[in-house]
Amino acid sequence: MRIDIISVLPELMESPFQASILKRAVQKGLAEVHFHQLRDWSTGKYRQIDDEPYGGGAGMVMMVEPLDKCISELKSQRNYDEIIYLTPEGETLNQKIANSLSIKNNLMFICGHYKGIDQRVRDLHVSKEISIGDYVLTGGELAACVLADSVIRLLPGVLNDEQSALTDSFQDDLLSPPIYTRPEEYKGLKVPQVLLSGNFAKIEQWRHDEAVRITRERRPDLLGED
Ligand code: 6GU
Repeated sequence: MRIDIISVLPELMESPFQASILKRAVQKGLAEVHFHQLRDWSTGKYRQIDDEPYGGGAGMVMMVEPLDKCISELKSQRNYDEIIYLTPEGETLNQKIANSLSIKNNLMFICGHYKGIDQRVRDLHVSKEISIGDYVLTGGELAACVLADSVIRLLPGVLNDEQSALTDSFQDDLLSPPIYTRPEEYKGLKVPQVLLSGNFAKIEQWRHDEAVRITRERRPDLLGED
């Protein structure tokens, strides 16, 4: 998979891909992440990429021309399966969206800043708008990293067996049960006896029951019980 990310602050997004699992995915050639500095497509002495909104109001708007030029140049080089604008107005990211994007070959992410991007960029190029939750970030960059992480970890060969995405919270719409490692007792807190029993069927039943209990308590919406 190849992901092209357009931003005025690409440096904000470098470190997530330079450590641990995402780094290994890139080194193995399973994922390619390319950053594009939007200012490289702006014209004039000040390399302006934003301007005041028509109709007035606070905040600046990212101009259509630099974004259109940048996106058009990238589009001339390959076919994109999705061109995604990261915005609080988008569909809220969930595991189903991550799963569906993980089977694509070429994705483009557009990071907005200020009040957002000129509507005509959306009309001309954007195929999908994604938000990462109901709160406001200073820009789309951190959201782009979250989205890229959620997708890249699903690519075949990225996770090993024990990290397997199939046992994740949310993959089956249940939160994860409690987990423990050594020692058996710490500050008077004991590991549940069933986990020490060696009875695998009983252990699986306990884990499932705990997952349902915790999901019902914290996220009844996932069980359709809200
Ligand atoms: Cl994608 N962008 C910004 N700026 N804020 C957000 C977001 C995206 N998702 C949640 N908050």
